[in-house]
Order: sequence, then C-alpha cells, then structure tokens
Amino acid sequence: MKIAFVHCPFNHKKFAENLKVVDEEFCVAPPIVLAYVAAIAERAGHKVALFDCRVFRWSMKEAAEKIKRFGPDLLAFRFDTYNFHQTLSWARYLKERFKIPVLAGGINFSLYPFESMTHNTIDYAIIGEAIYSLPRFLEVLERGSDFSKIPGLAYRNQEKVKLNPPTEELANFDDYPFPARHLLPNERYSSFLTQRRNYTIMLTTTGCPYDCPFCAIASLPYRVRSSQSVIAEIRECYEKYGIREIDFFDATFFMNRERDFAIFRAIQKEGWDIEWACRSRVDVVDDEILKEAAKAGCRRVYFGIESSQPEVLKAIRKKINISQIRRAIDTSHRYGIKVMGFFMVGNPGETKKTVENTLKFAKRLNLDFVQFSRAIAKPGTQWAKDLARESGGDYWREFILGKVEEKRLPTPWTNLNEEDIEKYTKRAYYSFYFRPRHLLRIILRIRSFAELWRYIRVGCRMLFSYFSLDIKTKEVI
Ligand code: B12
Ligand code: SF4
Repeated sequence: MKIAFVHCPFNHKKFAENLKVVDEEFCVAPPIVLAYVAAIAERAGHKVALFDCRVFRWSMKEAAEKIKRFGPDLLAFRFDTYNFHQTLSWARYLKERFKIPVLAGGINFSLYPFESMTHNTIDYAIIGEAIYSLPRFLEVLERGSDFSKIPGLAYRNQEKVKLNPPTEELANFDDYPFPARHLLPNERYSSFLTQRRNYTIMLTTTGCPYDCPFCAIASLPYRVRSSQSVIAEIRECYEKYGIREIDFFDATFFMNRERDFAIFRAIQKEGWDIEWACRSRVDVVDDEILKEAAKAGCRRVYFGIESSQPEVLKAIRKKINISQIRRAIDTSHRYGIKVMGFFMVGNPGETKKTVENTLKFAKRLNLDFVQFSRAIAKPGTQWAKDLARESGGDYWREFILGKVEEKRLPTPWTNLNEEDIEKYTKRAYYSFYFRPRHLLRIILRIRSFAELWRYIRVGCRMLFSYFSLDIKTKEVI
C-alpha cells in the first residue's frame, strides 16, 4: 500500500499560550511524530512518502501536485487539538482531489476521539500508539474489511462511528523504529536559536513523571529509551544525515543520570562534532551532570521556571524553589551552557506585583533567553478539567465539534484580565530583551549573518508589538 503522510502548515491561534511572533519565529522543526509513524508503516512493508508542506510553504494545490506524482492509496495526517480544523481542511481538500481514504492519529485522538470522528472527512483513526495498531490496520485495509479486532482503531460501519478500545499495554519506546528522516529535507530545518545545520529534534523519553496541573505532558505515560537506542539514533543522524545540532524535545531531560552519562561518554568517545540543547527541571541538575553534558556538546538548556513568587510556584504545584533555580542557572553558565527560562504570566493568584517581581528576577538571573507564555487551560490538563467543571462546558470539546470559534479562554484563577495578561507578556519580552547590556551581549555572540538577520527580524516584530501597546501599559512594569 502507498501512504502519503502530510504535514500541513499551521499558524498562531488565539487561544495559544505564546505570542504570535514567538509561535511564528521559534522554529521550523521536522515533523518527527509523522516521521515515527511513517517509519512504522515502512517497517511493515508499505511504500511511504512524507510531504512537509510547512517547510516548503506549499499551498494545498501545490501539495496536491507533489502528492499526485507519488500516487498514494491512503492519506495520513497527525492532528493536534489547536490545529484540528486547519489540518481537517487540508485533509478534506486532498481527499476530494484524490478520492482515497483519510487516516488520522495524534494526541487529539487520545483526548477527543468521538468528537474528532464526527467529521466525515476522517475515515479511520488510530487512538493512542501506532506501533502495533497501524501495521494491523494497514494489513486489514489491504486484504479485508473486518476492523473490529484492531485495538485503538476508530472507523465507520454503516455510517456509525466505531471505536475499538486501545490496548492497555504500553510499548517499549526502544521498540520504535527511528523516525524516517530519509523522507525529510533535513537541511531545511532550524530554530530561532540554531547555530548549525543540519538540525533535528529527537525524543529520548515520552511523557513526564511530574504532574503539574497546567501541563499537557503530565498526563502522558513516562517512558525512557535506553542509552544504546539513543546513541544509535545519534550515530545515524550524524553519519547518514549530516546532522550537527540536535534539540532534545523531551519534557525533562537529565532525569536518568546513568543513562545520560552513558550517552555523553559515547558522544565524546566517537568524537561526534555535535551541539545540542534540551529542556529540564531545575531540581534534577547538579554540577556533575551539567559539566559532563557541556563536554558532550550541550550548549543550551531550557528550564521551566514559571514564576519567582513562592506562593505562585506553590499554587501551580511546580515543586521547585528559588535557590534551585539560581543554582541550576549559575552552574549551567559555569560550563558555558546558555540558559533559556520559561515563565508563565497569569498564574493562579497572579497580580501586577507578582508579574513585576518575576520580571525583575528574570533580569537578575542573567538568563540568556526568556520565553513568557500566557497561563492557559491547555487540552487534557488538570486546569482544563477544572475549568470545564466550573464553567459547565468543555471548550476544547466544543471546538473539535466545530461548535465554537477560536478564542481566548477564561482564566478565573487570577484577577488579571485577558488584556492585562497580553500586555504584561509583551511588556516582559520588551523589558527583558531591549536592555542595552543584554542587546550588547547578544550582538557580541552572533556567529553568522543568518543569525544576525534572524535577531533583527524578530527584534523588529517584538518592538512593533510593544509599541502597539498604549502608554499606560508601558508604564506598568
Ligand atoms: C515533537 C513535538 C512537536 C514537533 C513535531 C510535530 C509533528 N507534527 O511531528 C513540532 C515542534 C513540529 C511540534 C509542533 C507543534 N506542537 Co508539538 N509536541 C511535540 C512533543 C514535544 C513530542 C511528541 C512526540 O514526539 N511524541 C513521541 C511519539 C512517538 O508519540 P506520540 O506523539 O504520542 O505519537 C503516537 C500516537 O499519537 C500516534 N500518532 C501520532 N500521529 C499520528 C498520525 C497518524 C496518521 C497515525 C496513524 C498515528 C499517529 O502514533 C504515534 C506513535 O505511536 C509533544 C509533547 C510530548 N512530550 O508528547 C508536543 C505536543 C504534542 N505539541 C503540542 C502543540 C500544541 C504543538 C503546536 C500546535 C505548537 C505551536 N503552537 O506551534 C505545533 C503543531 C504541530 C503540528 N500541527 O504538527 C501539544 C499538543 C496539545 C494538543 N492537545 O493539541 C503538545 C502535547 C505539547 C504541549 N506542551 O502542549 N510539536
Ligand atoms: S511542567 Fe515540566 S515537570 Fe511539570 S509535568 Fe510538565 S514537563 Fe513535567
């Protein structure tokens, strides 16, 4: 069977946590999830192609022309919640054009399977993991039509949606094939902070063992790949795809010390000239691990800090404290690792004063980069469940059903209103990045013309967004 995996363009949504400029400029990353699913189909003996319409900026029509040359029997899409309708419109267009079935999967099908299947464009969907269900589904689709025994499959039978429960058993992450990077234009990807090409993203764990109520990853099962598996994937990236920079997208790296040390030793022993970045909690790092990470090419760590106010950190159940934050940042800097701090504006109990204090703290910490996001009730989180209970309706469910427009969600946990949160977030970026000392620090570190151009472009957009605020807001912080 010939399967066309399609990665559609997506853009900033009103309910998103990030400012538009951040969503649009932060990264054009490879669609690694689709590359995983494509690799599963390929391992099962099918012919696959992956069309990254986002990176090539293809219109639907252009994408259709490329896909036509491949001549698929099946179209496959990954759906997240935010971009559900945007992806659906692509699926609808291509399905009408090719008159072939549409297969769907992705996190939104674990959260809202029935609601997603109310849209007739989607013929089949895999709920949960594709590793075992997808090969079985493709086999049945090719040879027969009894879908009733495929775990985690959603399909239609005489116009009725059928939903087979997914298997309870969780696959070992080591059993996954490596993402099918041979189907991707690896030389085209980059992030705002990328220093080298080729650049890729990689996953060495899924989920997270913590349970922060605002986080969508907290509900996903935590699985860890072995050092051997990760090292083999790095080797493949380095030798086969010329990759020289890796962004580990794990929710929180540095949680499995012995495994991590084994990975660091292998990178050094093999002499792989790579630089890498990762995300981490501040309370799982220490001198030893950051020192070894730096020796193995770690150049940036993104720490989830969220707030400087103990009462806010307590309210969001982050389970970290100020001295852990300071220690993690100072230690990273000691070993030449740059630090990005993630903060949220509009947390439970947040006031103008707490935002102001957090911003002052971020400046004092000597962070290299910051990201301020709006605290929102993301789909699948405890906050979203609480909001649905208190407001008597689940916005995300209604959104998938197509009954409500894209809009900002209420934040009843703070007295700050929607406008305040938006303004303080913009103000925080301006106030952090446009300090003369910080600007000079950035300029002195620029390593290429491309990097300079990136900073100018994003800087101008941030300035524009700040100057569109009214005078009163500018004076707030
Ligand atoms: C890597 C990643 C990305 C990558 C790659 C995405 C891609 N298209 O391949 C990039 C950086 C591009 C990305 C972008 C975005 N992401 Co993202 N991403 C992740 C991340 C960190 C890891 C996902 C992963 O690799 N999992 C490992 C794979 C093996 O497991 P899996 O995802 O569960 O996939 C399995 C099944 O779902 C199923 N499956 C998945 N897709 C498909 C498709 C088909 C056809 C089939 C049959 C099966 C199937 O099979 C897979 C293998 O078993 C997750 C957070 C997390 N830790 O999970 C966020 C996450 C999924 N992303 C999220 C979001 C919001 C986005 C963006 C909207 C962000 C933005 N505003 O720009 C965009 C939208 C991207 C898009 N439309 O594709 C949210 C989703 C929330 C939601 N309910 O919608 C998450 C949970 C992060 C978060 N903190 O909220 N993302
Ligand atoms: S915020 Fe970080 S630590 Fe908390 S659940 Fe999410 S990924 Fe884990």
